[in-house]
Amino acid sequence: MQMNEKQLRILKLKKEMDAVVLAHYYVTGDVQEVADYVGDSFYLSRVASRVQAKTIVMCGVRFMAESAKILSPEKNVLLPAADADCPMAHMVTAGQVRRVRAQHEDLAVVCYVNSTAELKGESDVCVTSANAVQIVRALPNRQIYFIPDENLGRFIAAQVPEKQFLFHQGFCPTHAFLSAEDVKAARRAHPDALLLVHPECRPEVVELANYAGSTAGILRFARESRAKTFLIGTEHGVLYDLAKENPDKCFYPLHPKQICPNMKRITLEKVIRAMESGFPSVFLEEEEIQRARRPLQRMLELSK
Ligand code: CIZ
Ligand code: SF4
Repeated sequence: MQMNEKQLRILKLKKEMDAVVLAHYYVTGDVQEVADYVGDSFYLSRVASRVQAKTIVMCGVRFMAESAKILSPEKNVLLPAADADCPMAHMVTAGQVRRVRAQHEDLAVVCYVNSTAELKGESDVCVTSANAVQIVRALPNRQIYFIPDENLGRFIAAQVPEKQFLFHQGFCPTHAFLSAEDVKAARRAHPDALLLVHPECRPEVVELANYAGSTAGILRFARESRAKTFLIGTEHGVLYDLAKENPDKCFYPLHPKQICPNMKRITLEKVIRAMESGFPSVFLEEEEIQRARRPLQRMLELSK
């Protein structure tokens, strides 16, 4: 692959400063191309817990960079755009979680990793869409308080009927605006296409899908399917990976606006600036790291 000047500069900086670049599927293709590891948030947190380099450059949103810092506190973690934050991560407060906990016995607080370090610190275990069902099933508690994403929570709950769920009303603006009407319109335009969606979409959209699952799951389904045409109900960046892995298949976004503006704040220029200046880097108080590490590590252990 032919790299441009900015990309070559990043490759050079990686060597000079013993850095690895981790990129989420939702960042633009040119940034994914300079990454040592590209994946969903579960994969990236596992990589961050194991990787050897001195510096991690997290091309994603703040909670991903925080998770990397929590799992590898001795490393310098750079987040190239300080304002790349996930709105869902702030949609529940520590006080709300404590109140619910105080009102229920035998309750596990299960926290989607799309959350602040503070919220993780209030939780019993973290999950992502790639491992939530397996982890919730393995918990000894009968009652589950799932934060912050209601849509993902309901998707998990349907697969673990033996547990009682409480939900919180968090949502992802990039996925939750997609509607059944959008599905109907897209299917009219592409009648042979299979619909693959992320469970952050509303239940009415998930119900109409041929497959609903994590980003890694969507990529696996597309790879293994014999179908040739797909409608994709998740962030636009995933279409780059789908097309790259499956040059013989066609992928269409369910809606042209399924774009996460925060992920798109990560640009090659900002990656270079962060690597050259060492700023912005993630800082968390030692106590916050300690509190949030337990649920994150429990996630890694329970999803082995
Ligand atoms: O929407 C997101 O931020 C997702 C799906 C993250 C991830 O990779 O789990
Ligand atoms: Fe947050 Fe949604 Fe963007 Fe993911 S796609 S980072 S959940 S706003």
